[in-house]
Amino acid sequence: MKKFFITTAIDYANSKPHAGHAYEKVISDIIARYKRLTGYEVYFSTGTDEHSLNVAAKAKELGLDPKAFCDMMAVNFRDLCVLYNISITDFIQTTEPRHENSVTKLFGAIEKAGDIYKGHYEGWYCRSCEAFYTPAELTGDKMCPVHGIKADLIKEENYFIKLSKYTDKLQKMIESGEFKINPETRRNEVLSMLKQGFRDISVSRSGTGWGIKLPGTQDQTIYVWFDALINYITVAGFAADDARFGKMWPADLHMIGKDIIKFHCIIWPIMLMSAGLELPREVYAHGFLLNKGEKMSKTTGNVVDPVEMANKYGAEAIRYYFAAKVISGDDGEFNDEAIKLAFNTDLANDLGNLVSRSNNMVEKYCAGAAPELHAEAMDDKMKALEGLAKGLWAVYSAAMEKYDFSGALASVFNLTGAANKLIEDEAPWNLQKAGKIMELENVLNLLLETIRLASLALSPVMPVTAVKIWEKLGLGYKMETLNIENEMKYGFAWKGIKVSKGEALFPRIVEEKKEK
Ligand code: ME8
Repeated sequence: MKKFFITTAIDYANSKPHAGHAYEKVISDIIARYKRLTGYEVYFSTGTDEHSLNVAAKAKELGLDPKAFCDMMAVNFRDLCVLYNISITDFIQTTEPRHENSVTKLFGAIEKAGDIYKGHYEGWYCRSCEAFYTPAELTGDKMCPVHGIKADLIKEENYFIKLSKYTDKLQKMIESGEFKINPETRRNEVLSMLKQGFRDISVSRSGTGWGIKLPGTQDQTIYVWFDALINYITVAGFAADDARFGKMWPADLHMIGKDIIKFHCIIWPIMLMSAGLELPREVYAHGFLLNKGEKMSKTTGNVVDPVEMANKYGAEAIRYYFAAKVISGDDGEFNDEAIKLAFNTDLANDLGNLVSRSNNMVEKYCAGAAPELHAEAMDDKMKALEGLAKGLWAVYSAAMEKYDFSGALASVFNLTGAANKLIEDEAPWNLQKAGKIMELENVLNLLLETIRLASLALSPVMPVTAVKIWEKLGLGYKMETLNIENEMKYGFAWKGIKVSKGEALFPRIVEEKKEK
C-alpha cells in the first residue's frame, strides 16, 4: 500500500486553541481522509509545542509546574481534534521522552557533520514569535512586527548551525521541484529569502531554565524552534523505531500557516540535510482566518472560539465552511454571518433539500424502492445531468490533488444545483399524473445517482453527513474500506434499493427576531 504522511504545525500550548488551529487541522484532515479514500495508508500527526518561554511564564503565573501545565493544556487540543473529527494517528507533546531522545539524536548528527559552532549572539528577540529580528525589521520603539510587543535585546553565548553551507543546495532543490513549496507565492517568497542571503541561527538559548538540555552543556537549552521542528521525525519513529522511520519518512506534506515558512522551508530542510536525512516532499502554507477583515488577535478581542462555533453550528458545517469558503492559500473570513449564509444556502437549501425532496418522491411514487434507468426515455435535460455526473470525478479529483477544496466542492454543488433544477424542469409530480412512468423513474434514478456521487465526494469534508446520506440511500458503504475512485463511477445499479427520507440533514437556521 502506498503511504502518505501528513503533519500539521504543533500549536503553542500557552493558550487555548483558536480558530486558526481548527482551520489547519480541518484542511489537513480533509487531505488525510481523501488520501485514505484513494488507497493510501495515511499517517497524520498534530500536537503541542511546549518548550516556549511563554509556556514557562504562564505556568509560573498560575503557580504550576510547567510540565503539568502543558499536560493540562494539551487536553484542549486533543479535545479539539475529537470535536472536529480529525482523524489523526498521533498526537505529540514536545515534553515527551520520545521527543527528547529524537532531538538529542538529531543534534548529535548535525554536530557530527561539523555544522554546529559556538558563538556570541546579540539580537532583538520576540518572545511570542520565539524568533530574532534585525533592528531594521522592528517597528516603532523596538516593537515586534508581528505581535506589536516590545522585543528584548539579548546578548548571549550559544551554539549556531551553519545554515549558509546548505543554502545553495536548498535553492536548487526548490527550483527543481524536488522540494515542493506551495502555493507558488510562498515558494517565491522563500526563494527570495534565500537569494538575499540567510544568516546562521542559534540552536540554543542560555539560562532559560525550560527546554531540552543541550547535550554536553550546563545551562544551555535547545532553541524552541529547533526543538519543535524535530517533532515531525519523532512521530515517524526517529530514535525509537528504525523500521517505522524507514517506512514513514520522508513526510509527504507539512501543512502550516504562511507566517512560519522560513522555519519550515529553510531551517528545517537544512537541519535534515546536515544530518543526512531526506527532506519532506512538500510544504503547503495556508492563509489566515480573519474576522471581518481583521487578523484575529487577543489584543483586538476578535478571536473566534472554535469550540463555541462547533457547538453552535455543528463541526460538519464548520468543516464545510473552511473547505468551501476559504480559498486554499488565501486569507478568509470566519464570522457568524458568513457561516450562517453558507449553512442556509449550500447545506440546508441545495444539499439538504435535494436529499429530502428526492427521497420523499421515491417514497411517494415508488414505495421507497429505487427505480432503474430507461435509456429509451432519456430526454436532453436528463442527458445533460447525466453528463455532469459522469464528469464529476475528473473535475473533483483534479482539484483535490491540488488541495483546492473550494474548487472541488464547487464541482459537487454544481451537480447538486443541476439536479435541483432538473426537479423544477421535469416536475415529477406532473410526469406521474400524465402516466409517464419511465420518465418519472429516470428523473428519480438520476437524482439518487447525483446524491450518491455528491455524498462520496463530500465524504472527506463532511464524513458524518456522508454516512447519514448513505443510510438514507440504503447504501452499505463503510468509510474504512471505501475506495472513492472506484465508487464514483457513474451508473450504480439502483433498482430495488430501499430509500428513506428520514430527518432533515441541515434544518435551516432561523434568525431570532430581535426584541424592540
Ligand atoms: O507557530 N488563521 O504555533 P502557533 C489560520 N508552535 N492559521 C493560523 C492563524 C490564523 N488566524 N493563527 C495561527 C506556532 N495559525 C509554532 C509552530 S511547528 C514545528 C511549530 C496557524 O500556535 C499558524 O500559522 O502560533 C501555525 O501553522 C499554527 O496555526 C500554529 O500556530
